[in-house]
Amino acid sequence: MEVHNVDLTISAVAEKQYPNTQFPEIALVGRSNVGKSSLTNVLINRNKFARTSSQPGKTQTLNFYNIEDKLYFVDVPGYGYAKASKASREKWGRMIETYLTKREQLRGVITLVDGRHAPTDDVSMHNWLKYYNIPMLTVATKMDKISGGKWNKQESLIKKTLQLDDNEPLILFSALTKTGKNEIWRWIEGRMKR
Ligand SMILES: Nc1nc2c(ncn2[C@@H]2O[C@H](COP(=O)(O)OP(=O)(O)OP(=O)(O)O)[C@@H](O)[C@H]2O)c(=O)[nH]1
Ligand SMILES: [Mg+2]
Repeated sequence: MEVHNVDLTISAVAEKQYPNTQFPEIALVGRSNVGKSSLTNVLINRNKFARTSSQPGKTQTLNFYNIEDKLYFVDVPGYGYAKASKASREKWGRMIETYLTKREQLRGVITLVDGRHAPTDDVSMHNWLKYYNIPMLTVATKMDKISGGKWNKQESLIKKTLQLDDNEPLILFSALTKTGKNEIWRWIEGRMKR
């Protein structure tokens, strides 16, 4: 999709704040600092629209980005942030679980993993989404930090660790070079038609 108009409709912490529209929604989930907000910016052709940070834990709310009055991207706060208190982790868990399991407009989830490492906490998130039958696209990001010759090996490692079947898509991505961007958009557009 050619994106010109984007607007942050709401940073929600509770269900009653979710936008009252029927646009399809695509959520971005993954560990803190993995690059969810950066991916959002690439998809909407903006450098700094969604706030990013080298400090993990930047995004703390469910941020609903209205894309051309056709679709929402929902930037979800990252998990696995070591410094977060137990109470805030529990609050996070409830907020995400409510959104991901109850939201009818949700058409799919993009799960981001760091392309440089074998996934860790990501495995349980992946299994959880699978259990709830939520359509999922896995995106391995920060691929610019890996030399081209190692991409295949990393791809296999990620597939193996997450136990991805052949029909479960994995896209290699970099917010720096924007490689993978069009493929990700194709998946999103496919989900919007359903
Ligand atoms: N080299 C490189 N750096 C990236 C890439 N994607 C994100 N980063 C950097 O990684 C850091 C975290 O990115 P964010 O997009 O803020 O991560 P996030 O997942 O939104 O983090 P939280 O909001 O804390 O959950 C920032 O310093 C980004 O510039 C990428 O593809 N390549
Ligand atoms: Mg973020």
